Formats: sequence, structure tokens, C-alpha cells
Amino acid sequence: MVTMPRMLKRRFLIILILPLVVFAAGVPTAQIVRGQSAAQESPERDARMRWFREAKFGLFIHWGLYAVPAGEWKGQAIPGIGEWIMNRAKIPVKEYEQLATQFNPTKFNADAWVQMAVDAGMKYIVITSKHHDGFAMYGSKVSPYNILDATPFKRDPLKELAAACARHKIRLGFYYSQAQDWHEPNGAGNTWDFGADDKKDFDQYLRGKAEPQVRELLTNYGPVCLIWFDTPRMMTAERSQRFADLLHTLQPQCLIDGRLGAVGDYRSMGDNSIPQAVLKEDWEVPATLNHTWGFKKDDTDWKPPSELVFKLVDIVSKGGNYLLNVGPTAEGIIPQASQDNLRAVGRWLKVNGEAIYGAGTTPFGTELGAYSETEKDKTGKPVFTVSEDWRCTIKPGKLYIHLFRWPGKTFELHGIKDTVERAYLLADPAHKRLAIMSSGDTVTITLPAQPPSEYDSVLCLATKAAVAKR
Ligand code: H79
Repeated sequence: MVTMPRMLKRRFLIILILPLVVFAAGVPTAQIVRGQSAAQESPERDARMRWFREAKFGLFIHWGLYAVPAGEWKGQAIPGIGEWIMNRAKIPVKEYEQLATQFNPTKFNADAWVQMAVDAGMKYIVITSKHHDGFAMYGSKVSPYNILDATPFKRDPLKELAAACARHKIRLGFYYSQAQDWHEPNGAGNTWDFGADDKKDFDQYLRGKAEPQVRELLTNYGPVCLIWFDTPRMMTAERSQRFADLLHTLQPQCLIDGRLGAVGDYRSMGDNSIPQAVLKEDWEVPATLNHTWGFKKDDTDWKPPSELVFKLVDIVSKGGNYLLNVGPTAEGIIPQASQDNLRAVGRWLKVNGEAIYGAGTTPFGTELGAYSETEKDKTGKPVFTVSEDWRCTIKPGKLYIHLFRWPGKTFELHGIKDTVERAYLLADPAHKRLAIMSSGDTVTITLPAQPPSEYDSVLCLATKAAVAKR
């Protein structure tokens, strides 16, 4: 007789039970971000947001002409983020354009990139279709300033990625810089060639390039999971609504990030900034593995896997998604250190993913840190000190305690209302029961001498209902 493996059975059960429990408990499953999404809070929106809420972990890819200079212009190292080199070095359009003639990423392999995202345990990919430099990384009929028409490469990497994503069953979204376009006289941002933004015919640029290019992206690449707009300079409510209308007409399931302007499906946090507390809305943190988004040959200061796992768990325990970036080279290679560190996260997720994908936020909060009673910052506000010992994520009937610092022989948890029926470590394939002692609302679990996982050992506490006192 063929039996379902235990793990699978449990997953299956959770999938079945989750929607019931969520509805039964009357938990507000969808929260309002802003603009029209507030008005559209509905079962339809819940359905549209479902994959995003389940996914938690995505791959951001910043790839464009800026990978050619890779942080250096005319022998000078240019400080700051790599994809801003045109702006930081005030490179005239006519000179920057020439980079296209040198862009020939023959080592680009869409399947290899997508396989890496899959190995890392990521559930969606967002790639730059056009960054602030204005160069389209796909075959665009709207402007000849694109990879198909202006480079010796003459391939459409977004087409190849879309096909690879479909093969590997992972979602694909596009970053599109809707406001800044340093290549266009009427786009925002290029003051060194074209003067002040407030003298420009911005709507001419929007209607003539940005809107028709977004239309192409939503028409020629199959299902697009989201469009990641950025830096909404001069984006009035009416201008952002025009993009929103395009999306709703062409791909009603496609999400809008939090940086279009007045409209969006979720909140985008600041680059690399993780909130201190749980947020009861949909949100995402875009983040780097080093200090740049676009490839820079001098930036080799990589965050170790331990930090990436901590950040992923920290974010999930507060209700957000982690969109983690790689900056491939001009040859089409994702830097080896990025690959290695992401795959290390993936190996941890293979064992502990149950506590991440589709998991809910911490019912505690005390583990996140606290405001100092004595220390004040420059503005006189108390300093928040982050604690990094443990985090908590939940599923119906389960509390997952993520232990970053092995607490020794026992782990003590306060504020537990419900009886903990079983305790075990996710990394233990036998799920051997650990001894539980309860006293009032304190539960003490006896642990083995050594942590079973690198980075984060997850202690699963099975309760009748995952309810904890706040
Ligand atoms: O796409 C990535 C960045 O290029 C983009 N958002 C992420 C996802 C981004 N656009 N603007 N910013 C981030 C913030 C810009 C900061 C700036 Fe600067 C400070 C621009 C000018 C001064 C940093 C320092 C960039 C140039 C100098």
C-alpha cells in the first residue's frame, strides 16, 4: 500500500485546515494598504494576495547596462549603489548609451538563474525590466533603447526567464522605473542633460514610453505576478491610477508594489529596512546581499547565511516578505558568493520551511526587543534595542520557536494560554517528543545539548489551538 509520508500528510492537513481556521477565528486576513486597495478589501483581494502571503521569500534581480562599468567610470571608483553610476558620475546620455554596444552577456542562462532561486527556497522572482537609466532589458517596440535592438546580444532575457519560470513553476514579476528615466528628456531625474524636472513634460514621457512599455510587459511575457514600481517622483494620484488601470485591464491578478504612487496592493518598506514590530498589513522588504543592487566589482562585503536566515525569520514573524537581491555581471553570471549564501538559506529552508511558508506572525512580541528606559536618541526618543535570541511564527495548532542562540538545557516560554501537547525539533526527522513542564502560563522544554540546525533550530510546540497571551 502506498502511504503518504508524514510530512506531506501534515502539510496537506494544514492546507485544508488553514482557510477554515482563519475564517472561523474571524482573523482579519487582509489589511488595507492605501488608496484603492483599501476600498477593494474583499474576498477577491484575498484570493489575489494569497500566493504573496504564502511565498515569504523572493529573488530580486538588478541587471542592466550598469553591470558593464560595475562601479567604475574612467578609472575612478564611483561611490554608492552600482545602478546609480550614470547619476553619480553625471554621465551624459550620449556616453552612457555606448555601454549597450559592449553588453553581450553570453553566459546568461535563464534556467540556471531560476534553478538557483528554486534551490534558495524562493517563491517568486522580480527582475529589472527598466531601471532609472531608461534601458529596457527586453525587446521593446516602444523605444530602440533596449537589449534586443541596441546590443550585440540580440536576445530577450525576459522572454527566456519567463519560459524558465514557467518550467520551474515559480512566479515572475518585473521591476519598472515608472518615474525616473535618465535617458528621456521628459523623464524624471536626469538634470545634468535635460535640466530641472519641473520644467519637463512628464506626461508626454509617461504616455509615450512608460505606460506603453508596461503594456508590453503585461502583454508579451505570460502571467506577471507583480510590477515593482519605484521612486514615485511626480506621481500624482491620477498618474498612478493610469498604471493601475492598465494592470487591472491587462492582468487583473498582477499585484502592484507599494512604490507606484497613490495606489498599491501592499506596502514596500524602505530599502533594507525591517520594521521593529508586527504589522497587520501586507508588506515586503527589498534587500541587498552586499551594499549594492546592480553589480559592482569592488563590493564583496557579503551578508553571511546566518544573517539572511535571521532576517527572513524576523520578517516573517512580523508579517512581511523578504525580497533579496542579486546583481549579475555583464557576462550574465550571478556572483558565486551570492549563489553560495542563498543556497545555504535554501538548505535551511528544506528542513524548516514548514515554519516559514504560509506562516503567521508572532503572538508574543517581547522577543523582538524593547525600548530602553534610560537611553535616548538625538531626537530624545527612547532607543529600541533589538533582541536576537529567538523569534516565533505560527500555523494553526503550532507555535514555531526559532532559536538563534541555543539556550542550553531548557527553553522557557511565558504567556502560553493553551496546553502544549507535544514539543519536537523540526530538524529531527523522527520528531522525538521533548519533555514539557508547565507551570501557570510558563512552559519549559528540555532540549538536547547541541542545536540540530545551523543558523536557527526550530522548536515546534503543538497546542490545541495556537493561542498565546500577549
Ligand atoms: O532599485 C534599487 C535602487 O536603485 C532604488 N531602489 C532599490 C530597490 C533606489 N532608487 N533610489 N533610491 C534607491 C534611493 C536613492 C538614494 C539616493 Fe543616492 C541618495 C540617491 C541620491 C542620493 C545613493 C546615494 C544613490 C546615489 C547616491
